[in-house]
Amino acid sequence: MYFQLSIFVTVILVTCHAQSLDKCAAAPGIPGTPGQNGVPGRDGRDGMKGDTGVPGPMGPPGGSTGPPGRDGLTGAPGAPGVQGIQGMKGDIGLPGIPASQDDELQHQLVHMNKRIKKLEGVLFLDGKIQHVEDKILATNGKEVDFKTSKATCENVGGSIATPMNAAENSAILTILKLHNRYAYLGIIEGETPGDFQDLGGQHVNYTNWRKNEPSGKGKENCVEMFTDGTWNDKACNQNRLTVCEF
Ligand SMILES: *[C@@H]1O[C@H](CO)[C@@H](O)[C@H](O)[C@H]1NC(C)=O
Ligand SMILES: [Ca+2]
Repeated sequence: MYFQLSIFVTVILVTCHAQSLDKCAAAPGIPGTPGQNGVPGRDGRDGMKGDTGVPGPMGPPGGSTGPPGRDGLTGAPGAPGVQGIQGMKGDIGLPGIPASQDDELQHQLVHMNKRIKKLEGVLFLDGKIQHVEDKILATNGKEVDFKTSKATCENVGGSIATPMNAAENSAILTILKLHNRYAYLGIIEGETPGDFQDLGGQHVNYTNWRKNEPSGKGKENCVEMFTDGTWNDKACNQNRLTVCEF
């Protein structure tokens, strides 16, 4: 409709320019007939999605039950139960073989003793040990006071050498000669001056005093061995070779 009207107006204006102005203003136009309705426009774009509606009412009773839900999470462990009563004593097992009849064990013991004898031989050869009957005697070559000597021997599972007879005295003497040093013995003076005891407090029955010893009259409470094997009572604070017995 607009298109048709604008052609009409343009025709008038073109006509006016072609003639004089006063003639043009005097000629009113004839209104045209209304145009026909145009064809309907195209569909607009889709609108936005609407909100979810309110839930519907519950269905009528008598509906079937749905499938079972999934298992829940595992719960925390429960408290420990009460201790049960002690079971009955089992039967006595079969008797074992006495060690003396166990050939395998006897064989191992014999083998072990041989090995130990060999090791003793090696140490003896090198002057590391002296042995007399069941005793093994050894030194670390260090000269310290009586207290330290005693502690040194005890710390390695032995005790400061204490001769109980001439053979043991001689074994200790061998060590003193090898080192050319005197050594304290495991013998000290008891409460009564002149009463010499071993470290267990027992009066010693074997002694090997040098002539005119002991001379301390209670003032020399330790005992040293000279390099001729004789003994002398002596103050405990001198440095003497540590000799231990095992
Ligand atoms: C010395 O002999 C006495 C008497 O026989 C004994 O009681 C004591 O134990 C002996 N001392 C040592 C160190 O064996
Ligand atoms: Ca003395």
